[in-house]
Amino acid sequence: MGVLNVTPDSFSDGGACLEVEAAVRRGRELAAQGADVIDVGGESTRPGAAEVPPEEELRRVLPVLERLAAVVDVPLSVDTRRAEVARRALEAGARVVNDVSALGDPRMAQVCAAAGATVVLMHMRGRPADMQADPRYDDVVGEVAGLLAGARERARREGVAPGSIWVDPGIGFGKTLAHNLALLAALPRLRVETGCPLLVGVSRKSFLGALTGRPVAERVHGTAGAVAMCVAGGADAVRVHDVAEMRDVVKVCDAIRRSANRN
Ligand code: HH2
Repeated sequence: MGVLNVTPDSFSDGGACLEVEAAVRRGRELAAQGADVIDVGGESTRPGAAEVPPEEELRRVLPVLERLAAVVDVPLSVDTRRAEVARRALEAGARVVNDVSALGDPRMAQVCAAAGATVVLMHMRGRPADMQADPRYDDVVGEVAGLLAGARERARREGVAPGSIWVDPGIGFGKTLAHNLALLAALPRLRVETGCPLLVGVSRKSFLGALTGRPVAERVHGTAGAVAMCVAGGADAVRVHDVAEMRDVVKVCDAIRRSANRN
């Protein structure tokens, strides 16, 4: 999944694609680099980010989705927590809703079910504005798996097809470095306990900065290491900014993993 942020303030690529033309160009580039899905977002959810009014979020994402749907073959995803934004985005050509609040908006599941869309349910503790203020868990893996399984049940009850529900542990969303590492080391368990395909987003994130001492622009190798471990742990998809580079990492790691499963 390639990241296309149409925001002024995203933590690693904010401001790069604010004009529709630039965003469409970047989307085409991600498709050409081998993205299987392009995730278009109009609201930064980095730690400390303020909420964007829904009209502004729509103004950012709708023209980009409309234009991209006409020029790329890969499915488009909308990264939103709002059911109304998801509904309009699905009308504009998106086929996937990437919901970092795992159905925080009570109408979200209904909207996805009505459109026959795939939904990604991501775990977040708190809200972006305050989620990194001393997050605590007794058993981070068990609690994240439990919340995701609960959201999966709600999505099913509201009519989303079981095969159209993905889950994501939400690396960096209300988690310390130790929590992030524990979750990344427990992907096989998360997959079993939620019974859903797993998407993981590690790209350029601050836990990589904590481990390597590198700024955002120099985290591609750290990202590659984390992506490799995600694939080895059974992730079904990874959400990344550096699609060309990570596509190679995924291909190599996936081939080794499949070979191990055969022998
Ligand atoms: N991470 C970010 C945004 N959306 N969605 C899923 N499913 N999983 C993630 O890990 C995830 C996500 C944060 O990254 P980015 O979009 O680059 O930054 P920002 O939130 O500042 O726009």
